[in-house]
Amino acid sequence: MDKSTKDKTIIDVKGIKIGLKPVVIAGPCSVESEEQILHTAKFVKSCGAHMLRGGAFKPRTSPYSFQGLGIKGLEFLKKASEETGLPVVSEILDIRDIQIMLRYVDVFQVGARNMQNFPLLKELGKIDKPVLLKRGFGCTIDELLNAAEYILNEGNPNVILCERGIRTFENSTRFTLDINAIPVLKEITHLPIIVDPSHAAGKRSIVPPLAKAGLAAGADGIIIEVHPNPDNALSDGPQSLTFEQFEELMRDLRKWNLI
Ligand SMILES: [Mn+2]
Repeated sequence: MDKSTKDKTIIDVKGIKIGLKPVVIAGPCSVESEEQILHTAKFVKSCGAHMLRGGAFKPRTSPYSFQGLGIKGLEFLKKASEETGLPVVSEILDIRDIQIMLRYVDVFQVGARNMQNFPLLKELGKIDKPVLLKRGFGCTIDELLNAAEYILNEGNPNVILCERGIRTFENSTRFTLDINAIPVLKEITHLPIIVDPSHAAGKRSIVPPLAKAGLAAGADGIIIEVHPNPDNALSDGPQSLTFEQFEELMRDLRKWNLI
């Protein structure tokens, strides 16, 4: 066993071991209704997803865009989790929501825009649930690792890093997925790293190849946006996979031994 494998952090989320073998986290960008999240959770579970994603508090670029269902959304997520057995990942925006979210969420996601919100990171360092830390789209790998240290230093060892695309001069996709980050991080940190091809691509046709590339480069998992009716989604519809596309992706990932 080489050093990197031996020292790797394995994060147990209700029996799902992140860092041991690749995991698939899937679900809508936002929780929109009880029916929507339940329907999606059951579908992604049937395709072999390991965890459910869904936003209740949404950090939208425009203050006039849908801001999420809040606590109601967390309740729907919890219900979907209980019905399917899938652990839940959801984004935290505000320190004041930590206590309430502890009741509903299995993994706290910190979005790219909050990667350097150090007071939030420090508070998440004091809880006993894992944190999925997304790389800021204008941040270096070193800055990402320093942000992770803010959480680790407070006593929470369970940090999952997430590459979700960085801003470059290229504008044919929403962001540029930094595939380099995966092997680079594998060399310098023991923390698991997952890839978010949905937010990097911004366009659903680009998501499956990026998901495959991320896993082939050694990522410990992927987080994918899936929606029962992406054209009517309240957020990130253009990059959300249809059920059919997600099913096909999962089939391909298995065929190629990527999961
Ligand atoms: Mn989204």
